Amino acid sequence: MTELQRSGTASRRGLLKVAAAGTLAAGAASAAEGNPANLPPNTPEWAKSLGPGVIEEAYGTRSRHETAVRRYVPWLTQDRQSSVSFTPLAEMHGIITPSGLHFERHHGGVPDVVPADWRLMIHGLVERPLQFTLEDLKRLPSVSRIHFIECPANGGMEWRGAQMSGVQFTHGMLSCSEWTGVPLKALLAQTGLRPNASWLLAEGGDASLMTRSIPLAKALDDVILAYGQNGEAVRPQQGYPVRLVVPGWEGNVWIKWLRRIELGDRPWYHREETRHYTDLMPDGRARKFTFVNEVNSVITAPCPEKPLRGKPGFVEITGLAWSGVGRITRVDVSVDGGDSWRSAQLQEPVLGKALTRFRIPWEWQEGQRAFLQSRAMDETGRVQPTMATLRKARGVESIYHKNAIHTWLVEPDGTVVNVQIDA
Ligand SMILES: Nc1nc2c(c(=O)[nH]1)N[C@H]1C(S)=C(S)[C@@H](COP(=O)(O)O)O[C@H]1N2
Ligand SMILES: [Mo]
Repeated sequence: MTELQRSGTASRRGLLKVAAAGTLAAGAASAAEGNPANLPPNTPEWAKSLGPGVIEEAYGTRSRHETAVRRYVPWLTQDRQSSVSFTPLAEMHGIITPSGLHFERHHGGVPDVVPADWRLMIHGLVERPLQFTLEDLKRLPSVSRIHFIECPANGGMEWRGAQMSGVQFTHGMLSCSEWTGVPLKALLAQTGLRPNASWLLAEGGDASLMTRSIPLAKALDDVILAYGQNGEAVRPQQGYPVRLVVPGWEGNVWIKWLRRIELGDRPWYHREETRHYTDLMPDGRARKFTFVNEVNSVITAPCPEKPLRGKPGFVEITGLAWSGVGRITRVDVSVDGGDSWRSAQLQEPVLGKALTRFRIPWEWQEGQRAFLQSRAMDETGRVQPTMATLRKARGVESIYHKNAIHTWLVEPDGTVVNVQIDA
């Protein structure tokens, strides 16, 4: 079993070698792919003997046939300490990202925080500076909320043109989890606030000591100190034992491995809100504190990773929509590059500041060239802009907050390519 476990991260070739070496149950060789003896009405090989039963490992893993679905991208993720991995959006079902496929962005690697030694200090413009242990937090009333997190640099390479060859790379710094924890306002109720408190600084306990300034109004609205993610403890890569959840706001302010919150009367202008995470405009000025991830969407099938393989006929177009200011109210889909639109079905649940799945049927004609687009709207009436509209307002010097309508070109042979048609 341990051998099988290890091969879970190896290539398929490696797995087949394991099978040939006979470490699988008897019959595994004939259970291999492409064996007509396994097809109905025959009894397949895997049903002819007892399987291993309850697994020995204390923690479950996915099918060994699914290990190609992965977030680590070697050609993009060279430096493991200060780097990034991407959620394989084309392989996702529904709206929840499995924790093992949550995208990662670490500026100083993943610290091994010992939960018993974890403390959160809240100080500055408060009546009573306090420290909290993890146990203290868990005694308080908790909430569980489903929210997306998106790095504002998602798609940041595409301001000047289509670059990346798949939805994992154009949009994969986007994940959605059920987060469980304590509302920050409950802790601030304990510390009390001085009358002039209007901003707070959140600091992480990793080697980068990541710090961001957040307006107090947001903190008192819906910010959560999360210790739970999808029903279990927050993963080390997501900020174990406690991370900030800042619904709808750029991923960078969702401070991981949280250790300190300081109240103040103005922003701190730290590195991550001056040198980075500002939007450089065409006139050379930079917009700062542009926290919100505005209304956005992308088709996740068909897409470069999910081509049509020359098979004409029915295909369901599906994708994800999200808005940092509230619920998605409508997603339109075009197959002709925006000349005509049809409204897609929004799959329940449709939650505020969460991913929303949309789907719409399509008949792909033999040899048809198609330009697939999705255009989302949210409850505030905001509509996703075209790339041309966004460029007109923002120029091409930006990295962050690109929420333009995305185009996939379906070639006559069913191949799907990343293109921009309104440049
Ligand atoms: N302490 C700390 N918090 C952090 C970071 C970090 O490097 N250190 N990265 C930030 C960035 S840039 C993003 S986009 C999100 C990524 O969260 P994830 O790794 O859980 O996807 O965490 C943010 N919080
Ligand atoms: Mo980020």
